[in-house]
Amino acid sequence: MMKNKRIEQAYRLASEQYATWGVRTDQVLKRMARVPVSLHCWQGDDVHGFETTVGNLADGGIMATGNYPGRARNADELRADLDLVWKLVPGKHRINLHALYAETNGKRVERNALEFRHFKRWADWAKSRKLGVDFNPSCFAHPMASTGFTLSSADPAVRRFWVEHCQATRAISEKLGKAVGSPCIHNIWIPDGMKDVPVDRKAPRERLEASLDKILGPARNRAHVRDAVEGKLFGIGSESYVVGSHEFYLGYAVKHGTLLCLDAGHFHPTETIADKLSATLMHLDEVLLHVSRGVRWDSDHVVILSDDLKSTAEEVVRGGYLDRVHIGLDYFDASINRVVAWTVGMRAMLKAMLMAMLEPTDLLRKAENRGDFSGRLALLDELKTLPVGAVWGYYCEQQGVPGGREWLDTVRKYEHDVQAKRR
Ligand code: RNT
Ligand code: ZN
Repeated sequence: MMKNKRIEQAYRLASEQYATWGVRTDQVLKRMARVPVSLHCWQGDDVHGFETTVGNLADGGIMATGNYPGRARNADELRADLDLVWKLVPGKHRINLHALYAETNGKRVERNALEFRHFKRWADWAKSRKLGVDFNPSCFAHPMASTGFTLSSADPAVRRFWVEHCQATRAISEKLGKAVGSPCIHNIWIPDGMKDVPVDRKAPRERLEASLDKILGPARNRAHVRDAVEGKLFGIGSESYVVGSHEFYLGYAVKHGTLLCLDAGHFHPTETIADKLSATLMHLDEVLLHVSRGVRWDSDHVVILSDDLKSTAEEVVRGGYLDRVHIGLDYFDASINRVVAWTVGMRAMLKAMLMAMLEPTDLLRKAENRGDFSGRLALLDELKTLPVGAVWGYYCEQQGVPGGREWLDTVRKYEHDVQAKRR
């Protein structure tokens, strides 16, 4: 029996209403509970990480703006903040780490010398919370990346350093995946590109391919690690040319059987990743999503329940891709409470998935196949006011987390008691 009778009553009514559309809400909720979202650790500290010497993030073409107080300053604080998020979002999820978040006991360990033991505490923590772990090499915010080139650098020493770094993080990923009993997605993103119009677009891409082959060539156990590559259109300081563009990586992924990572902010502002799922999944086994929200540019705003997000979730569900699309979040807003930023994004992503799973897709598809576009339009718009909130509230209650805005009070108390004391 539910703690809150009204939530249960509202759910029963909602469930009856969905049933008239042919949707079984109880079945949807069972499936919902098995949809993991990979939460990016880097929202919690504005992509700082714990290295002793901190490089310049903007050199890598990304930037967290804002100076809201209470940023996590070490791994224990970051994990404590994350532990609060898990209490505010329904379901069992994953944590997405970056090499920057190594725990080296205050000792300087070069990025090409990182080992699993530097992430052992993360692995133990994830295991005790039944979380999957995903991982990323950090090819930015480092003196060796200050020219704006890493894996595609013309300098063999720079290239070698980053190849070694990615080889190290891939080996660590395999161990992380083994430790937590779920495949770890090792996603390579590099900032390489040029501010102004290049003359040679070809050579850096050839060098990138050669570097990737060295990193991804050796076979690894797919039960523990899966490789992904993430392209983009432009970044700060790489406005004119990005070596690892979408086409470059799409081709690479098809050729080598890796995952392709589609970041919502990495395309022209009028393009959406929703349309790219059914296209790329024709030729790829699996895709990784970096769900983000660009405002006018790749600004990495906190994910909210936008039309864009909803269509991405719809495509995942309509295509039957729940097992082939790995959902991860990727944004960083330093101007608001960081636990709020995480929680809003997670809840929005999950709400979008729930809405998509509650869609009577067969009915809509039938209308479309009949050529009944009037019916399709009308039904799609009617669906928008079905009582999804009642189903969401019930699902949250079932999962032991707050269904409504009361979660914000919990964060406010935590901010007062814990985050505000970090100076
Ligand atoms: C940058 C990419 C990349 C990073 C993280 C920190 O444009 O989106 O995924 O945001 O790896
Ligand atoms: Zn990304």
